[in-house]
Amino acid sequence: MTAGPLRIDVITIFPEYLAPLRESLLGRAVSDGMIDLAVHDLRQFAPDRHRTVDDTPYGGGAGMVMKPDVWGRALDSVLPVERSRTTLVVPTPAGEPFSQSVAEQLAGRGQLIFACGRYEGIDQRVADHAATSVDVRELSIGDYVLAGGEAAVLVIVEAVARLIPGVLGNPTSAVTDSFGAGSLGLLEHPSYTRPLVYQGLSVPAVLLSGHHGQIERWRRSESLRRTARRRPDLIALLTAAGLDPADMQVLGEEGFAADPQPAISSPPADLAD
Ligand code: JCQ
Repeated sequence: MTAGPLRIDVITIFPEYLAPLRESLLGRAVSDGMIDLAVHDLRQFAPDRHRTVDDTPYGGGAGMVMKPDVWGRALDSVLPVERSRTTLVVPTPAGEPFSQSVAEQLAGRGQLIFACGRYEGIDQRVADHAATSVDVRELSIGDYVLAGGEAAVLVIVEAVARLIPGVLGNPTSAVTDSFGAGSLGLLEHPSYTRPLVYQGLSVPAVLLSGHHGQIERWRRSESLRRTARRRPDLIALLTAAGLDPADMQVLGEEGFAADPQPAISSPPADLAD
C-alpha cells in the first residue's frame, strides 16, 4: 500500500502558463483528488527588489543562465522529508528523450517536481545537487528549442496523468496501448467511422467485410507501411523473429531489405551513459 494521489509541483516564472493543467481530463483528475497539483512562482524565491532569477554565463557567450541559489530555495520549499519516491524533471533540449516508457516510470512515482528553465537554461549545479537526494531526469520532448520548459511540462504531465488508474475516461484506452501496433513498436493504423463515403473517399472495403482475420492483417500491414514511410528508424529496431511473410512483403514493397547489418551497433545498456 503506497498509492495516494500523485503530487505534482511545477516551478516557473510564468505560473499562468500552467493553467491548462486544471482543464479537461487533467483538471478532472486534479479536482477528483487523483493528482495533487501546485504551481509555484520562481520569483518568490529571489531575494532582491527586482526579483532577479538570471545572470550572465561564466565563460562568456550569448544569453543568460538561471541562478542556482534562487532555484535551490524553490526546490527546498517543495522537497519532502522522505525523498525516495520523488523525481525532479527538468525539460531541456539537452535531455534524454521523453518516451512512453519514461512516462510509465514517472507515473509510478509519488511526487514529480518540474523545473521550468528559460533563457539559456539553469545552472547545472541545481540538477547535480538535487541528484544527491532525489531521482533527477533531464528530459527532451523533441529535437527543437522552446522559449521555456512550460509547454514541455504540459506535454509530460498529460502523458503521465492518463496512465494513472482512474484518470482516463475510458479505462481500456491506456490498456490497449500495451497491445497491437504500439506494443510492437509500430505506428497505429488509420481509423475510419461513418459516413461510408466522405468527399468522394470511401472507407477501405476490408473494414466492411466482417472478416476479422483479414481486418487484423490489413491493420498490421498499414501500421507497418506507415512506420516504414514515416519512421524508418523504428523499422531498424524490429526483430526479424516477430515478422511473418506478409510483413516481409510489405517491407519489401516499401524498399527495406532483409537483415541489414548496422555499421555501428549501440553500446550495451549499462554503458549507454
Ligand atoms: C524540451 N525539447 C525542447 C530551453 C533551456 C532547462 O534549460 C532549458 C530549457 C528549455 C525548454 O525546453 C525545451 C525543450 N524538450 O526547449 C532552453
